[in-house]
Amino acid sequence: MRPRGATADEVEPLLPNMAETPYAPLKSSFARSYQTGNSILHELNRSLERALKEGKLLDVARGIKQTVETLSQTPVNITVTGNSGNGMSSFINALRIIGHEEDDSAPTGVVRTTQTRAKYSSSHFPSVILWDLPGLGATDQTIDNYREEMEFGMYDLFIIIASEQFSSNHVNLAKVIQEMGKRFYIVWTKLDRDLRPNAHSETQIIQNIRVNIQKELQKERVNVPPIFLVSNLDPLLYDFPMLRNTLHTDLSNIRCYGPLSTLPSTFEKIIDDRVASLRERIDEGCSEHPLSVRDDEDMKECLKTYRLKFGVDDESLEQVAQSMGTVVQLYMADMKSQNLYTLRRGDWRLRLMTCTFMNGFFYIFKCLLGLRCCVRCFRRMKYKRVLLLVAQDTKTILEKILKDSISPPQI
Ligand SMILES: Nc1nc2c(ncn2[C@@H]2O[C@H](COP(=O)(O)OP(=O)(O)OP(=O)(O)O)[C@@H](O)[C@H]2O)c(=O)[nH]1
Ligand SMILES: [Mg+2]
Repeated sequence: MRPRGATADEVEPLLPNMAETPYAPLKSSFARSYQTGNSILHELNRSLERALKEGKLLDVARGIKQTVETLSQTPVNITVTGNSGNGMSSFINALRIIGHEEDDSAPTGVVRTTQTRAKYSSSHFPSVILWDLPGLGATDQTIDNYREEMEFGMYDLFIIIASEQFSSNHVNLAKVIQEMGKRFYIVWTKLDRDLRPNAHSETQIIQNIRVNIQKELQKERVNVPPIFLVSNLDPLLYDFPMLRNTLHTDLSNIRCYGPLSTLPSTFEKIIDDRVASLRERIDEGCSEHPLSVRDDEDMKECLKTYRLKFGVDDESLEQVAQSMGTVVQLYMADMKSQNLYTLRRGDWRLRLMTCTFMNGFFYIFKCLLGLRCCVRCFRRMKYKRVLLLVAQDTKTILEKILKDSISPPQI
């Protein structure tokens, strides 16, 4: 295909008809990591690979979205632990937004109540198993025994409940969980009691509680986790809304980031393979035609070709944005290759290569010295630069699709 308005001897055959060399089977870590396991992810890997090779970004976006939906049903085990009487069972009821008198609520009481661990579910957190543990502190059980008996290894997220005082048991629990490399929160309950009218202001009390927890953890070199101050008597007040939001985000992360964490490198590998293949084609396919006054047209056509090849043309991006429930501008914003102007503006090398001086220089080479090969070589360099920039943009967009699939954008 020849650029519009170009004559035969001005512009060489352009790139749309270029057949790329076939790809070797993908041997990315992503492919490897799922050989043994999850068939959904294995299937995703294969279909993504195919779609990406064909530059069908919409299919890639749909594939990732579907997989995230499937992964969002993966069961997650959250355990609630702390000192006996701190309000662990009450917290579970509050999180489920049910009263302690309801049939399937966790039993609570002023005396030691939870003797064996029990599990609960909540319609507010589908596919989440909430474990109510007997508390520490009622016996002289060591933290190591407790950890073994309660099978800490099986939980994905820990919620350490504290109230009245942040004790050494709380710090030890945090330490053990941190050592296991698992995520945890500190939830300070019974805030309603702490805020009963007294000499200090509410803000002061809340600040004191937070600072005290942070100090105790830092003394033992525990990284400070998210801290929430709540009252189990009111599941919608204080930090409860924030806690729920954080929990929802973390649930997505636990379910998706692990299994999908290798996708960016898979994307990178496929794109790099395509770039390598297209670079070869540029080297093989360039004709004898010199640079011309229509160099801009040539560059525009080249840009258009590569955007189409990688599926980052305007139309495809519009479709991707729609399927992600967002606006195309959010995808375009970080792209250098929106058009020739933005491409040049975003890349000094291309700016230099396409400036009038450089073109004139090579024109003289060709006219006066007859060095057509230099002109050809220069032209290939420009094509390759455009190719690289479009490929970089494609990677950025793929990362964004992945991110938006896991945490949908708010617009
Ligand atoms: N005022 C107030 N009381 C609470 C709160 N949370 C729990 N309680 C009370 O504290 C007592 C202990 O609560 P539980 O939820 O049974 O405590 P637990 O940590 O599960 O205790 P065990 O199961 O015995 O280890 C109960 O009387 C609850 O009503 C709270 O946020 N505010
Ligand atoms: Mg209990």
